Amino acid sequence: MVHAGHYHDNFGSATVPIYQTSTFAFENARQGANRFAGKEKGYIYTRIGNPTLQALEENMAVLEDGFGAITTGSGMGAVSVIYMGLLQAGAHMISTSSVYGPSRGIMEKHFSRFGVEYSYVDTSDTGQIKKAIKPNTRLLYLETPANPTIKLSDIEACAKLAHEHDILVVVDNTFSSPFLQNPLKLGADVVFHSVTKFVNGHADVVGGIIITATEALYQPLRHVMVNLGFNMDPHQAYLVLRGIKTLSLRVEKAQENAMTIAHWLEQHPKIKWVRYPGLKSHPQYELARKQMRGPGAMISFELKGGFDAGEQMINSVHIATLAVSLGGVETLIQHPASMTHASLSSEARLEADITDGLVRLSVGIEDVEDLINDLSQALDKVK
Ligand code: LCS
Repeated sequence: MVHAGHYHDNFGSATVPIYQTSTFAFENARQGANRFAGKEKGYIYTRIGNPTLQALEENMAVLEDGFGAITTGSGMGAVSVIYMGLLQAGAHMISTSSVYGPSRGIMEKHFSRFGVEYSYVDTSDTGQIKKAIKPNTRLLYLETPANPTIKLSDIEACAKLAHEHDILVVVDNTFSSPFLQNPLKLGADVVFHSVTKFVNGHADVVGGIIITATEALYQPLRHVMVNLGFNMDPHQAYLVLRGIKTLSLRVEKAQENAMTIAHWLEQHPKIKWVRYPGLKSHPQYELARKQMRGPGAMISFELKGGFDAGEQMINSVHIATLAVSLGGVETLIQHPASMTHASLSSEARLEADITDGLVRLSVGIEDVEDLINDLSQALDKVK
């Protein structure tokens, strides 16, 4: 993590400098023409490329074991570049039904206007994927673990099935980070992250990154990012690079806390069920052990009292912050049905198992006793 794709600086700077510039001077007209023609290496314009962005791209390409990486201004920018670069009118995509709300929303509201077709199925069941495959299916889009159901999709089995039908596999790896899961190693073609979350980890940046297995996939996606203007800013990249240096420490500590909290929640009399891949009660506990190096720090749970109980609880926390987003050093709690997944219809939410009483917890690196005391007093307030 600390040295992956290590940037070399001519002045020996220990950190990657922020090249906060929109453009780069050419020595003469010939050099400018050669750079545009691709005959000479070097920077032209920050939307096309920038040393700080490149340092982050090289770092993440190593961490995800890919050919190359493409930074974007947000995680949704990465989703848009992927849809735009890998689908066309008449093409069909199969995706995880409980995918992050806007990833589904932009497909249903916008890409459909350009003639892209889609099916949302429970991708944790490869049988459902098999049934949804059509002659025009081009893309299988997996979010695993999925937001907020914490359901897993078997990346290796899905990639095998998809490749038999010439379908590309994309994995949203936001919930695991490259520290816990490497989809390209399991057969996926493209992996991406909302780096807003664990990769940066400090709740101070919105950003995205796409890593491709091959150059043949890298070039068209880079072309879309550059020309449709989905680029990241160098200052964002600097902060993300700083965050990555402590990725392993942060995720290890948050995961240790999450395991303790998940066990505690599971025995609490006001909790109906808890979904966490580190619990033996998770329906895909064995799959988590197979494809992830650890269960991560995201927990979902349902209160016996349903929506009202959930609302009372999240209104009563003091240490955990009531906020959307996830993967930062501080614990966040939110209500998916009215917040992150509000853009889905209520039928689509229920079909995706996002019940009205589901609460999502992104566990941070605070003292675990403080967190449990906080959750405990909040649950005491639930009638
Ligand atoms: N993919 C996943 C799995 C996400 O959770 C999010 C954002 C995105 C993509 C989009 O990334 P962004 O553009 O926000 O960087 N998830 C959020 C969430 O659960 N709460 O707030 C944002």
